[in-house]
Amino acid sequence: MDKINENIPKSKICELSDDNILIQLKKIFREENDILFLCHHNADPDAVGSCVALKYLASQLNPKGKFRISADSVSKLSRNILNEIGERVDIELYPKLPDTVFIVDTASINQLKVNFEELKEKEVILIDHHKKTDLADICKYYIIKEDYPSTSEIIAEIFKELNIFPPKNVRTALLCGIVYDTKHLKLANSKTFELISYLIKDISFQKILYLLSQESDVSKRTAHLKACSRMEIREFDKLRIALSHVSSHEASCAKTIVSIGADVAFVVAVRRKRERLELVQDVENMYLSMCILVI
Ligand SMILES: [Mn+2]
Repeated sequence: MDKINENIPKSKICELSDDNILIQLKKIFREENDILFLCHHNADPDAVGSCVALKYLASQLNPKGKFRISADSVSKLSRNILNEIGERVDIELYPKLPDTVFIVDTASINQLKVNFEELKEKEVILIDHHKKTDLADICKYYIIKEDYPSTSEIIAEIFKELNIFPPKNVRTALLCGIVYDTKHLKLANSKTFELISYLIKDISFQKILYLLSQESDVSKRTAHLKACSRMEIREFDKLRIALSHVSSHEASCAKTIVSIGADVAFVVAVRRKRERLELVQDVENMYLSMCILVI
């Protein structure tokens, strides 16, 4: 690959408004025929949506290229979305790395099952919205926008800047990523809404919400109901503390109990060899989740 702009400081390269990064991205997609887009462990809708969109962008700019998305696992919600939009993520540990690797929505190397020594030899491009870590040091380029609620918004903005309007399935994937990472828009800012209105043409928002609500399986819903039916409520210093027990899904049960009004929920799951205690407390809409393992 041409090395122009190599000496631009990376801090500058990470500014999306800087045309150079867009020029570089276009150049990479046009010239590299083999690119791997890597998602973090248990890839969530933001990681998957971002990768699906980047892969589309690459294939638009280089129809002959070989582009694929890989993760060591994907979440259940992400699987629903992939089925809906007819896309795939290869599930694999330690994938074979081509010369160019994009790491997407991932802050730390610990979230990836890749050969780090091999990765360091490759041309790595990181696109993320988490706090910058030393993962950025091994990257040739990175776009890290810590103030963005989702990586999908960074990708949507790239499309906008490049004046390429993505097809419906790609926009659906990006919208799912945005809505998921903004916790159903609770963390959205004015730019989020601008990008949603750009992406949502001919897409029903209810459909996006539906795709993101298919997580609860029967056993989880049963556990929620049992946790609520067994709940004891104590008051302590004006805090409503709920105590309950289930045999599985204790973290999800604790979150559910907090969501229906408890200030603190302790849900214990008793298992064969260990006892897991989940404490979830709602602190100004922030969840603090703590688990204590007792062998
Ligand atoms: Mn994310």
